[in-house]
Amino acid sequence: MRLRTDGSFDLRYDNSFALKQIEEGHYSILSRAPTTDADKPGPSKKGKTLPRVITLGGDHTITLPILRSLNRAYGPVTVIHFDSHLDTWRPKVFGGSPSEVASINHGTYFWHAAQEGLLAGDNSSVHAGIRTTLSGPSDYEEDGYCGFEIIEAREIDAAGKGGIDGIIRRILDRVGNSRPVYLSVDIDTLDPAFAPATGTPETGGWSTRELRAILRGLESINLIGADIVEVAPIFDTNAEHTTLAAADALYEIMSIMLKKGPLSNMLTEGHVNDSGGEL
Ligand SMILES: [Mn+2]
Repeated sequence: MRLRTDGSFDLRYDNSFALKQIEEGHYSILSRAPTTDADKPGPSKKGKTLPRVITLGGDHTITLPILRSLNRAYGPVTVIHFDSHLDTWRPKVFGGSPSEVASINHGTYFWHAAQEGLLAGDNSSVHAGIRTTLSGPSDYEEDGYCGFEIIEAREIDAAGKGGIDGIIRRILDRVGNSRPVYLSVDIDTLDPAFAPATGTPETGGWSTRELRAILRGLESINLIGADIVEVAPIFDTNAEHTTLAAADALYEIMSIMLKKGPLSNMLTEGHVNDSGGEL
């Protein structure tokens, strides 16, 4: 929306343009020098140490332009995705795909990301907290083609699987400690009792205590960026449960990034990126 000096405004809405704006905005921040170790080699395609960008939303579709931006800087990345939903649905299955623009939405963006080659091709990505309704068993098969392993919310209670520690171990085993990893957190991964203000709530989710403990357990991973999305403050309780949960998840993510230190450390820990690129 553009506000003119005479107070009138002009409303323009174009999803394709908006997606490109988000990608360019993210890439512009990613192109800035980080405060620490800007002069040291890092894991990006051009061998530079880049800042970590954390994005807050809003509709989960924004993860697609963010992954496009990261792909320009790092190449394909491994993703840890906390959500109650898969978000790897084919456009025909989710949303009906009435047009090319409408085929990109908050349930299909990972399918597009996989099609565009933005996700690491070594089957290293993982969903955590899944408990979605399905259009059929093929949803899980499609998800596997996109490169994800699925950790369901209820698995935290499965006998012999080790509770919170068991979930952490499965995520660590899947993504490893040497790859560049992007973290995307849909607030609906939490139970609606803890985060009611979101577009597509699903019962049977994790508590804020469980999510925070799991995030804290991921400190050995090389996180190159993150988002927390689908927070809808207008629907929140008077006590702002959802906003509070998102803010504290953000605190945990920033803490593990700080503890890990600048991304230049990845090179001394064995990660090498020898492909050519823009940054
Ligand atoms: Mn979701």
